[in-house]
Amino acid sequence: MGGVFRFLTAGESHGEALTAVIDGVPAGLPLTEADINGDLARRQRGYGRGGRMKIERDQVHILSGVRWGATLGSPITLSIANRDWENWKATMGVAVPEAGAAKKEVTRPRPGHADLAGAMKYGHRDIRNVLERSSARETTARVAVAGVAKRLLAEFGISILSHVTEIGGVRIGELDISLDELARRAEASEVRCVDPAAEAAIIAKIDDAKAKGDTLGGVFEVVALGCPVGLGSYVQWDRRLDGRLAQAFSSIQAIKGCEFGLGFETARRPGSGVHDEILFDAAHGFRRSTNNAGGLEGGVTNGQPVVVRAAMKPLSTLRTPLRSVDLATKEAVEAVVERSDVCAVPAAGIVGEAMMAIVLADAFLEKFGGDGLDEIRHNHRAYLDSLKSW
Ligand code: EPS
Repeated sequence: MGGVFRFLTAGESHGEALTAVIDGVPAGLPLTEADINGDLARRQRGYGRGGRMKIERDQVHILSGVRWGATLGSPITLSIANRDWENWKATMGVAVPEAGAAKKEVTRPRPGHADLAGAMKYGHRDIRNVLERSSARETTARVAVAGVAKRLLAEFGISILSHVTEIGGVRIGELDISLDELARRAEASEVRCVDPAAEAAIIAKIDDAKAKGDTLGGVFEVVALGCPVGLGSYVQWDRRLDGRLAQAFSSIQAIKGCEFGLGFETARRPGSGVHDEILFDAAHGFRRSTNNAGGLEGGVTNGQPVVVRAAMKPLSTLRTPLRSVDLATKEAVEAVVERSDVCAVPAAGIVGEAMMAIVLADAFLEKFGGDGLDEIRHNHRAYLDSLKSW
């Protein structure tokens, strides 16, 4: 993904490890494994998470591209070991196992997961060959990659926060709080919800879903602060930053919708109730009366916070399974029950932060690119100085 900041992830949910290789990180960026481990821990939290999160203690191991605490400009390889691998060595081993090894074959596809379409696409009669990679476990690697992207963005005053705005139909109320307070409350909440009344109702909803063997989805919001005017471009369809963010957010497992700023509500209001009027004063220069655009106009950042929300479907593994058909016998059966979460919306918000960081790092390097951090600092400063004349 991306033109400058490029990466690939690899690894199966119960394989030995999740890995990623990043290309395009400039030399001279201070980077340690601790810079990445904080978000890996945040991704594991959330009321409603399943048993796997009691097994894993996700931590990254940097295998290349960093020397004495700073990047070299060469590809950075990241690895997060799966502690659960100990229990899956035979089932997920590279070599053909001895006779009698537990294959843990899956032939009853879950509605809503990649199971059936993936099995047909790749010719897998054992759906385990699909679900091991389609699993949300893969997001562990993306969060690790984003730890590097966030470290780069932090050098230029760009930070990212997330919070949950809705789970199971329970929405937060209108709150007039600062973004700092919003971030503080999100970190302190088991469901990353900044509205205490909604948080209690959400937790009750999750308990109810769990008791019924059901699952819940919801909506999370990601906000990027400190972006300069001018990231992205209007000159070509695939350079518009909202389009790139939409692809990134929609590619997160279980996401079915994505919106910017006021989002779908803009479709219901007249222009006079949507567009952010332009103001100017000597002290602040150009500024806006509102931020309904979510920091993006014409596919270009306009200097306001970049605001993206995404809708996550309820997880596809139900303990009260839905109807399915056995691939081997074609009999009507109940879908397989794999270990799973009841609700992972808070965790998905951390993955949303990751995708925001990755896209913004790519757009940032596209505009201020250089091989070394000092060169980028020079380019960035020259541009900010040029804006002072506006
Ligand atoms: C997840 C790891 C998975 C699931 C979950 C999230 O681990 P396991 O399959 O061993 O339980 O718990 O993934 C899903 C629910 C899914 O449907 O993909 C993780 O690390 O976030």
